Amino acid sequence: MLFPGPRERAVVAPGAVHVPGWLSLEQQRELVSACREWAQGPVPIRHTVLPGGGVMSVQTVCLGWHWKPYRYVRTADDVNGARVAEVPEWLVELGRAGVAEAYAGACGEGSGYAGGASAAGVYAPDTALINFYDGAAKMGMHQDKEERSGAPVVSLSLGDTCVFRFGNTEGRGRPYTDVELASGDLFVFGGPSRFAYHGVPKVLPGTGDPAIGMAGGRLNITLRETGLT
Ligand code: MD3
Ligand code: FE
Repeated sequence: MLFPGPRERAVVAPGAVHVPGWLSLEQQRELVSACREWAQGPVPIRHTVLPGGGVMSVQTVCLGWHWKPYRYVRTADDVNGARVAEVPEWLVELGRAGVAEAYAGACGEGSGYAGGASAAGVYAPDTALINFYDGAAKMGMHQDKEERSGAPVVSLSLGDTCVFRFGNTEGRGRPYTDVELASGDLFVFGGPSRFAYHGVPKVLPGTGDPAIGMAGGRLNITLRETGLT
């Protein structure tokens, strides 16, 4: 087991800011309930099949743009052909609040990142990827490179705690830092951290609070700017 450590705000690398316990229980409940609806359709949540034939252990549903490995499309031709649901404005605003929270006073606090603004000036995520991890699901070390924007990625965690591995921009191996992400945690990845390798080597079953409406497993919502039109 990892040393539990203090659950305090931390700049894990330049531009990578972890804010534990950012979401209230009520916000977590609302997000879980929204994820449950998004999982039903218009494009149902499913295990993504990779071009090489591999099947991801996490289950994913997308809003705004559909991530069809390895590009963003409007219609989920690898699932049921439907156009994905829009990203609701309240979720865009939550993403904006997350960036503001993570980078508040960032210049003075050593985040190494000047701000979360896109070219247009304000963080405007146009896609959300929702990943569900059962107790055995993992995500291998990868980079997210399909976006044509350097804007930050905002991550929100719900349910069971996981071990999140934050690596470097050179490759899948060391050096990396393992961080526990628990329900309600905010993590923002911008600036030099935006193209770092990262993954989820394990979920810690039974660590979530059933009060948020999840019997088990972990949900992660990431908000991104695709830079596409
Ligand atoms: C750092 N998801 O969806 S969230 C993914 O917990 C993904 O489901 C993981 O990796 C999850 O692509 C990790 C944290 C995260 C997400 C995107 C990033 C970290 C990132 C993009 C760039 C750098
Ligand atoms: Fe990723």
